Amino acid sequence: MYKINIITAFPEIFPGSLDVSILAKARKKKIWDLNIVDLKKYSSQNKSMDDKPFGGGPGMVIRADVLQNAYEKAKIFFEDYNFENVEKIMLTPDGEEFNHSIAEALTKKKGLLIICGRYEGVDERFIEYNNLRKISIGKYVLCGGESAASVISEAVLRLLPNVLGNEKSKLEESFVNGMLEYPHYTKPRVWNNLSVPEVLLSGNHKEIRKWRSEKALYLTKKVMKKNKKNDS
Ligand code: 6GU
Repeated sequence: MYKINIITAFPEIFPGSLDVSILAKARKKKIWDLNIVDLKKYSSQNKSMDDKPFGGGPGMVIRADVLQNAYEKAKIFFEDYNFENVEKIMLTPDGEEFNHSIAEALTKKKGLLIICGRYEGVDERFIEYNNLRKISIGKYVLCGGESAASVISEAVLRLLPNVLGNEKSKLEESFVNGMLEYPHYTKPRVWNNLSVPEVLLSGNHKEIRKWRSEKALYLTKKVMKKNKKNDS
């Protein structure tokens, strides 16, 4: 069973998208399981969760000792696993950028221990002490890592064996082979004066494959161009 454990100051955000549709079914089938550790429980009156940054500056920093107490508790969820085989992830905008190939690599692990950052950040010593892998989900800043934890978990879980109804769909979808997917159509054949491309109704599978790969290439180039423009 693939295990995901998430340390967060906002446990009410979960399971959210992770417990609907195919992921809910897969969890019932014991393909994977989720645990949430509430970071707030590891602070106390004389030791609040966060404090002012040394050296000054805006915002608050989550304390390493509070995080470590939560982390030690979170380890127990993996006690019947070799902890070496669990990826330990710190979610932060200054991490390496998450993508499809990282998602695929994470399916080879036994599970994920994910720590969600909040406020201005977390004490760097916590990350260093536990040798955490810093991951970001893109070039923008969120209020915290919780949405990123959902994104990463969802991307990884759907790639696990027997999660998707059709295992083949994993091989054809976007980002596999560095390409985006071709466009899809279904009934009705004409909708608001827009027809389904004729070739898809032809029954000529060779022509359909050709049309789809040409469309995929065209769309991939078009989006790459837009992304390049947005980055500059
Ligand atoms: Cl992982 N966290 C936050 N706070 N912002 C982000 C992010 C993570 N990835 C992109 N932006």
